[in-house]
Amino acid sequence: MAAVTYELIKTCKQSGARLGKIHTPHGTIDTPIFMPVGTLATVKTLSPEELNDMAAQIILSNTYHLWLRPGEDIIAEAGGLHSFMNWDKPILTDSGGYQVFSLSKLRDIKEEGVHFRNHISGEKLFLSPEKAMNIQNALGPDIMMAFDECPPYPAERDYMKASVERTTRWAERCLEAHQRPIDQALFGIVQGGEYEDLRKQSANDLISLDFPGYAVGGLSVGEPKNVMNEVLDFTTPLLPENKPRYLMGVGSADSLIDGAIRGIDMFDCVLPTRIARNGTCMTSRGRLVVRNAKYTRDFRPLDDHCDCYTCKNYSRAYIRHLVKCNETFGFRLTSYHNLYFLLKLMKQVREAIEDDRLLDFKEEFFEQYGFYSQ
Ligand code: PRF
Ligand code: ZN
Repeated sequence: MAAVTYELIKTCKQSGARLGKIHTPHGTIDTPIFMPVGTLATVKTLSPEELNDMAAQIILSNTYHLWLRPGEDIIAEAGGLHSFMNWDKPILTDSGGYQVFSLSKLRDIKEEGVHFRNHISGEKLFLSPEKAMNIQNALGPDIMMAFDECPPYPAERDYMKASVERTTRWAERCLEAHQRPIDQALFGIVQGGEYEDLRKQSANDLISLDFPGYAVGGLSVGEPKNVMNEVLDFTTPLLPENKPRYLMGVGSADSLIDGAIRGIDMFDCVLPTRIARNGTCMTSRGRLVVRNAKYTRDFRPLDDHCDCYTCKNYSRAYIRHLVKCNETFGFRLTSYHNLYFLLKLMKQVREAIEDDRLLDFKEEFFEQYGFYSQ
């Protein structure tokens, strides 16, 4: 039995979106799902109890950051990431490939792996498919990701083709180096930018390697939204129906709905927690910038359609005051609300799929959304 399996429950007759379940060693996840990001073995400002309260089902963490601090050996000694951070539900870790490309300006990509500098100390480092697998095997997440290259947007076709082919060779090396296929699933990552034939080549080559799940990488790297939707339109149909599909690094409300409509099952993004720490709140009427002076005497909740802990107990005026004074509690309240908002949105998406009305739901959602638009 594979470590992780996907169960397709139904397909929305109106949109084609998938309702499913992903079974993992740490429990079952309802899909489509959003995964809060806990880069350094903590979803910033929130406790695992709070994540449980908001019904988070799986979180994402990062190989690259945990390798640098505290080091995967310490986490292995603690009994793995689940016990180290006191989170007993599923965990997915990204491979470090993307973080090297997004955090390190000086890097040198070779067939063997990537040479780069530590984004904190400047020290010289090297990450390879084998190294990324060793670290993730030590961390012990339920789902680990292959070591890939995420090229920038736009990238020349010739560069993209060479990169896709190298990412496939790296994927083979990842499978080879993976030591715990019994209790950890390794997902492949389809690259190829906006080039349809390269996406096809990448998907087909990875499918022949028979991963238990597939991610669509290389999106949300600065391309317009319609480009992302077009790439998904021709990429998700290439992927096996009986395995999970994960769109990496996407977390705006509209992209989650658009992704689900195109057959995506899993999403992650730092967006909700990052903007929360800057006082921006996701609401059913769009983004609300709570620092704004117009909320000084606004004693309503962030979102009157939200029943989260923050909205049940605190006002815009109070949260604005905390955020403006850099009080930690303010960032906890906005982080809690934003994650609750996206997790609830995904629940509504699942219910709409169940009722074959995801396109109607999308329309209703957008009638409200955009109200406060910047
Ligand atoms: N590859 C990996 N992680 C990622 C991405 C990718 O392409 C993206 C795409 N924006 C986010 N996170 N390994
Ligand atoms: Zn709320």
